[in-house]
Amino acid sequence: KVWKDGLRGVDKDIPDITKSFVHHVQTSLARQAYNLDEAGAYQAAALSARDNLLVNWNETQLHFNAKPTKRAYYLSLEFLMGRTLDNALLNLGLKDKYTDGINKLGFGLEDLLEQERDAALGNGGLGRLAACYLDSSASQELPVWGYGLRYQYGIFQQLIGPDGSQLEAPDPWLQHDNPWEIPRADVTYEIRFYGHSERVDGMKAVWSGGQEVLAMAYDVMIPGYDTKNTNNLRLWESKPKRGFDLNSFNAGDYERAVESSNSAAAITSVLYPNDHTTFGKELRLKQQYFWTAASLSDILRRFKNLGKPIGEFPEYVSIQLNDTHPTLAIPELMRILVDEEDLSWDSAWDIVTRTFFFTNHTVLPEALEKWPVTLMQQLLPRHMQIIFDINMIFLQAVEKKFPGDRDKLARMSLIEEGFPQNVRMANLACIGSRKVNGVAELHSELLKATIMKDFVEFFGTDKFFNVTNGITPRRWLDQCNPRLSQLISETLKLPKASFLKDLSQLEGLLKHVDEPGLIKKWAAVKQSNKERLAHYVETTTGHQINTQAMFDVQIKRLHEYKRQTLNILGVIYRYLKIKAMTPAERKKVNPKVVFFAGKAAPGYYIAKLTIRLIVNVARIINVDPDTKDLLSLFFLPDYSVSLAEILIPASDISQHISTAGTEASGTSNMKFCLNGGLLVGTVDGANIEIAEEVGEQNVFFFGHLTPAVEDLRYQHMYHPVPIEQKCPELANVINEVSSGRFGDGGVYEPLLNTIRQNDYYLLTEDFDSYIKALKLVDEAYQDRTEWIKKSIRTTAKMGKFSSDRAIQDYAQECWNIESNKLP
Ligand code: DL6
Repeated sequence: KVWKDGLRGVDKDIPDITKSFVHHVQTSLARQAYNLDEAGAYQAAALSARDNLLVNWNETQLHFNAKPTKRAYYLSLEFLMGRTLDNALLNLGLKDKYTDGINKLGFGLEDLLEQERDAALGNGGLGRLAACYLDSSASQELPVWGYGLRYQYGIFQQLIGPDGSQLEAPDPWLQHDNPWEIPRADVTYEIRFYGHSERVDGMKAVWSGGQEVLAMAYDVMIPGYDTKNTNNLRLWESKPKRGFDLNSFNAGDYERAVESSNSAAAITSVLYPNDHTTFGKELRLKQQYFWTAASLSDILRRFKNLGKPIGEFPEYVSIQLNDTHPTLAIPELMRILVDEEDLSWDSAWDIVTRTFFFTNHTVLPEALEKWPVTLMQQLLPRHMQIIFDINMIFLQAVEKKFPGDRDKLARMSLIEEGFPQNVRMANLACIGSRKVNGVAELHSELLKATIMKDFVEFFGTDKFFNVTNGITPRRWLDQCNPRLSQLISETLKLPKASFLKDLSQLEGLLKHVDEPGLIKKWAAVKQSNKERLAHYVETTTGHQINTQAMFDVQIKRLHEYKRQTLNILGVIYRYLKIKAMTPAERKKVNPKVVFFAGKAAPGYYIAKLTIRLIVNVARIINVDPDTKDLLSLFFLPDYSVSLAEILIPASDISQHISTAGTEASGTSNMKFCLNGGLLVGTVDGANIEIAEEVGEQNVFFFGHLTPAVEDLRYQHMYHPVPIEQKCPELANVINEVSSGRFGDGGVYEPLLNTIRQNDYYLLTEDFDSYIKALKLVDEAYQDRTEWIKKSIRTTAKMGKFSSDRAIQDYAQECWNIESNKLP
């Protein structure tokens, strides 16, 4: 691109934005505006937007420091932020001005936005939820800071190999300068590992020796929407305490000289790409301690600046533990209070249990974090002592309340006996926290009935509650679907800011549902979003898409419990059906395009096979002349927040089809509905609450209910019925795959065997009702006007699922903090 007018030509009355843009081109980037490429232009635009954020960020910190204020801290190992520039401009209210300013300079803002690389410091739902919560906290002027890790490499890049398999490549997202972070070389803490711990006086000990590394802070500004309040996300980077070992260097042993500095830097090098499984890797435990210790030191330093006695800590600090990953913060705070602040054990425990709050995000047994006692003893000897002490005192109390119940003691113990012995992090998080919550009604109930059952009996029900997840309407409506946001604003005769800050106002749409004008415009918005997605697919894969077809989307991490396999087998079933039809029959078929996207953990063999099957089925059916106009299929590689922002507004129907009782909440279900997409789903997680809001007539439910799942699994185990008998249609589909119709059949046997044998996720139980639900979807789609009405009604009833509501639930139920608006 050439900057047509040249610098001099527009210098006289250049608006502020172009001025600051040019300033950054020349001074920050040391480049010429005349031959700037889009990557450089993005950097300049980002730096210019950042200037605005910095002013607000500084003022916010001053404002909150001016008088003692209670703050909440959100500790999360994952923050899946996505791109920032668009969101920053939107929240600052500068998007229109920047669009004009950037245009004057000969660029298009949309093109520059595309230059930004996603900050993908998370795996999926849990990390994206954390990002939504930061947006909502800032937007509601709440004093909430996030604490996380500054991984050098985010979630891996997903590529698809020639045989259709997932391949992984690193995500060096910091390769180019990151304009959104501020390095704080002055904010560092020393973090110790290994060494030994010696008891000095009763419960007190001295921990010394071992290895020390530095944690250095990087601050990421989190702008609130329509407010100057700008919060902070502090990410820690590990650094060697000393540059390198000079003795080894002088002796010519260069490898040894840099060994320890390399191992220090490695701590924050990479995000672990597994969700819902734990591996017990030492580096992961190091990450967890490094991050919680640095964060607590920082929080304590800020608290001490208030000049208040340490006993008042919980009056000024609440800490939310996002899953069990930050649980080491509990023994760490005990260590600080007992060993360094000289508090008695009981006073310290009282402070700890009034400070922490714990959110559980899954009841899947394989996701419950456990750490071998031996590893913990070696890496964190003092913390292991503290955990043993907490356990001893806790079990004495349990024994007192339930005398002689040895099984209960064994279940509630922080230590799982066996070879090896393990520390159970969920038990520790529960007993060290003031409150424990699940993330949707059903999930919170299941939590109380399963993994937390004994703890409910011990502590009482008041400690356990529910906060249904939420999503930020700024990113997941206005930013990703500006046309819909505009249409809503025109229909409700309200400025966007009004419903983007109070999503319940969408309910006003219900009055207009039957207006032909709105129906037409609503359909046109959906159509343009479908075309945007089709354009993306065409430019990335070369395939053309029929945008008149129904768009059916399933985008999420690949996991057996999420049942992408059910979906692809359903696609094959549909394909075979169409294939067997006469031309006349085919004329009645509702054309459909099916989209999948999502990453599988690199070591998750079955999930990776599912991807391979999807890709290879697509390769066959997308070129079959009999069916290709009626059914096509795409696996879009490298799923990301930015890709979700294109897919979600374009969906007519989306799939949330986990085995009942396995998906804690789901949040993409909320995003699709907010954008007027309908759901086909199981009675699981937040699907249930969505249906309660929008009405069951607007959701396509199928499948067995949670209470049936355990019995069915038992029957599968002890009274198996051959699949041909139980579900002949599914058996036929499986045989087609097995026979090699979609490539080498043998490859998929391990995947197919998970269904043939045992069928833990109950595909054979739910397949028939799934197919029926999809048939109902097809029928409903025939009447496009009725469909659009369903779509409007769905959007209208999504107020509950704003993350503003969720964050208020936490603020009131747990943190006891108040909004404080910057003047
Ligand atoms: O709460 C956010 C998100 C839920 O919406 C999903 O249903 C749930 O599967 C996910 N859980 C995890 C578990 N990770 N760990 N540990 O990501 O949380």
